[in-house]
Amino acid sequence: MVLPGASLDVTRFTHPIDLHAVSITDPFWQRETELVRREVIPYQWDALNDRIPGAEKSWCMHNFRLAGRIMAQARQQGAQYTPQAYTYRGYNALPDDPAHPDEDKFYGFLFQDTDFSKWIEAVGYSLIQHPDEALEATADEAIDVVCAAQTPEGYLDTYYIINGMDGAFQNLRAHHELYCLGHLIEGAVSYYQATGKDKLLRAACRFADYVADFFGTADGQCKGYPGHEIAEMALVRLYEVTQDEKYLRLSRFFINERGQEPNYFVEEERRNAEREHRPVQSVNLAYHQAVKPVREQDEAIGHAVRAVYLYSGMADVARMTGDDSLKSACERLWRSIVQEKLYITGGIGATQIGEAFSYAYDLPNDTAYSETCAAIGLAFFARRMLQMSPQREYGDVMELALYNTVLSGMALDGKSFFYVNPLSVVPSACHADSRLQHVKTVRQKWFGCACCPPNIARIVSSIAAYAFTENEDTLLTHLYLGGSIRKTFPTGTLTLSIASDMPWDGHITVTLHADSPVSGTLGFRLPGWCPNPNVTADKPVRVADGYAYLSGDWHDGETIVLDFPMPVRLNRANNRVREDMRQVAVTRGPVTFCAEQADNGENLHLLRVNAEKFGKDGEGVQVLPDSRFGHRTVKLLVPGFRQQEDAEGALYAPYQSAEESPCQIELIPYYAWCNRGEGEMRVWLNV
Ligand code: FUB
Ligand code: ZN
Repeated sequence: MVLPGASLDVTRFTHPIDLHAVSITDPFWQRETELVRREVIPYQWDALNDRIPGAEKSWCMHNFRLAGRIMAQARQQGAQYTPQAYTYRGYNALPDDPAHPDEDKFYGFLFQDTDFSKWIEAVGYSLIQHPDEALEATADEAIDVVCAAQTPEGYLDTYYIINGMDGAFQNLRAHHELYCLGHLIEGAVSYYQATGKDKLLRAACRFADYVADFFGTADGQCKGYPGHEIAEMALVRLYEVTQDEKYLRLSRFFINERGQEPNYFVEEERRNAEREHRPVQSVNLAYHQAVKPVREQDEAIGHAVRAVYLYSGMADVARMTGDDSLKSACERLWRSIVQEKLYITGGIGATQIGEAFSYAYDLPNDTAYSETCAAIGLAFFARRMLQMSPQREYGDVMELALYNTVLSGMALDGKSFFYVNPLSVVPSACHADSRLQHVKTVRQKWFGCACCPPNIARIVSSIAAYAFTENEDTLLTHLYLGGSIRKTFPTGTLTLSIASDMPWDGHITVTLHADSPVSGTLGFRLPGWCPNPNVTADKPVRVADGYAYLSGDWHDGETIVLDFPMPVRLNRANNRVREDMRQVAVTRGPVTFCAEQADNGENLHLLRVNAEKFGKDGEGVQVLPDSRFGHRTVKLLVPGFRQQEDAEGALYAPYQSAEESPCQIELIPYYAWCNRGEGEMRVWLNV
């Protein structure tokens, strides 16, 4: 639905490749996707059903079952049925006696339904790569339970179905109905695309239809928008699957309304305060990205996950409608993130207060929030920007987030998770200092607010949709997963066999297979971390915006060889980042490295990198294969010094240069940290 007068040429935009056309076989991503399939998905299902001893309970399926019973009762009683009047039960309602929960009460966070939606989304992607009858049967049963909870009108959020439907859509700012809608859509689309079964998709459409009737520009319709974004991008996905323009219009409505005056959230708070006979509270509009209309925004602010979910939705709507003003806003917000607010691990959200972006260049390492979901959302945003403009930087940042903070969110055995991903940890400090209480020193089995683990499951199991996007005559490779990719061009089908050992080696061979010559364009990202990329092929190479393009007739057996040397790089931060002053971080290719206590002993702050010996391209660093983590990784031995620890006693003394002894500092990939017990960790090292 291109808008009249739209200035963007939407015909050149790309969409993610159909996951059915991809098979991932490289050791790195196959291991990750298998981990999600074998460990995370079954574990998640147990978590949704509160069957994990010692872990915080989800209550997700409990709530769906209860809502289903309420719906059955309503059907049975017909006109006699008296619905429950809305009672607020808290943001996170827990049983008074955890051993004896009340079967008839809603428990957990008010957005607990999304635990199911994210699970079913990951299940869908996983089934595409790995059909599994038993898992599909479990999923179908779960879908039956979820659909039984839907009201006859189509509403589907158990928090209000159980606690009183008359409260629905009265607190868009703090409650999460539209967030639940968004995740439900994402899950339903994934499961439909995987299995062809549309029961959940129909339920999601009915909920979306209900919302589309309730919200809109017509007289009498609600002018509100989501307090926690995601519906914006999900509705665009629903539009793409159903081709029903109503969903795209609704997404655009939510985006256009955000931040308009009079501010909906301010008005809503006034109404709620009046109804509840309490004083009006001030509303933090920045937290919700609602300070001003989105097209006027130029700084990434507020809750980081919400922000990047919004920007992803804006990019989707810009792409679908050709809206240049929305795309320009996305570009400005992107610049704000990557120039001023991005950790070298691909994490975003520097402050725990509001799980939010801090001010420009405020990137503390030990108190960092850097929520796993926020890095995932950044990858969502980056992929959507790539769909409109294949520019290297979007791919670089997406890759950085994926290989570092997204993966660091999950233990290497897939059994425990980080919500917060700091860049410097001293366990004794975390235990003693309440300013660090959000930082966990070991991964947790599960979280009551379990947003991150299922989010990892859904992005890892759909990783190919981030690696490859296409339009009619072009296939773009943004990430170098190894495996096979089938692309249908107007003149035939081409299969790319990609041999890749990324992220450890930048030598990639693409072999093409076709029954007869196929004409089309292949584009490959030339990573920003590689100083001298090389492409060898029998066709001319055109480079634009950091992508190498090769066009023409492709013949069976033709090869393209991509060489991306990956020197070890010593990085400094812009010196406006006070926390990184006189420190360096080491990267190699897309991977950021860190020092751990397990390899370097305690007191990592007493280490210093010897920058001279390090060499311009890391000539002084040993790059060694490492098999200690159950899969092949790389470790680095970096020349450095260790300072003696001072004796206890005098706190201050006249300055004199410290006594140091030379040492090798051992570094491992950041994503692999904290898999050998609790210990110190540091990304930025003194120099
Ligand atoms: O509010 C839902 C999710 O919980 C957010 O995305 C996370 O940041 C966590 O607060
Ligand atoms: Zn999260």
